[in-house]
Amino acid sequence: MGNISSNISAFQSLHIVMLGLDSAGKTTVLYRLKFNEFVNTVPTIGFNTEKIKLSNGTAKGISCHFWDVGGQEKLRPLWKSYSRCTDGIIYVVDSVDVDRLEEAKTELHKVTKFAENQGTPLLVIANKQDLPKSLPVAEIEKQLALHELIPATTYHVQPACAIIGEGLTEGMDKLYEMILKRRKSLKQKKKRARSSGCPALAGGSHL
Ligand SMILES: Nc1nc2c(ncn2[C@@H]2O[C@H](COP(=O)(O)OP(=O)(O)OP(=O)(O)O)[C@@H](O)[C@H]2O)c(=O)[nH]1
Ligand SMILES: [Mg+2]
Repeated sequence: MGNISSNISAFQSLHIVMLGLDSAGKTTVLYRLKFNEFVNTVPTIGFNTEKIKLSNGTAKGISCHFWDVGGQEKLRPLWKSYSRCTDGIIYVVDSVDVDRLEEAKTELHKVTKFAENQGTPLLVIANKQDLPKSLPVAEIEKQLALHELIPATTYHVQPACAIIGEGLTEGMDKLYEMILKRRKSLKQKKKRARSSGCPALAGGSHL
């Protein structure tokens, strides 16, 4: 973790997109992070965006620009453009909505396969853990077939309750950690490409 805090100054603002089926709890997560309190939501038509300075955990002080995109079926075609070239993807899942886990899986796998998203760190928030019958993290991981995601995708599954904010600090810390690791490895790749005299491999990253 020492490495992480020493890297904080290297980041001005992280670009993070929040996706997931309608009613999974994305907007509740967003406003919980922003105001540190529960905000009653309405279904998102389009998107919400907020700049938030994280106030807890090892990522404390890091500025994030969040894009929370509506999850209704008619809005999902927008996900591709909102998730292009982001530093991280948060995918929120309703842990009691067992009937729609297959749909959640299909949509998630689509997102991670977009060329621009390959390798983007993924935080899956297994939300609504306060509710009886919520599925445990291991089950969510299995049902979403996370092990079948393309190998470049690093992910973490975080149990959470967005209503009271439980699990969100831990989740954001993990996401930040994954983002730092990815930046570091991309930098090393670029360096290696440059020293091997292959400029085509050295360029082209947004990092
Ligand atoms: N019990 C419980 N309810 C939650 C939790 N998080 C969100 N909700 C509720 O779930 C409902 C949907 O939450 P939203 O945040 O609006 O969901 P969304 O993912 O933004 O939905 P769209 O905007 O339609 O994509 C609301 O009634 C929330 O209060 C949670 O952790 N536990
Ligand atoms: Mg919403």
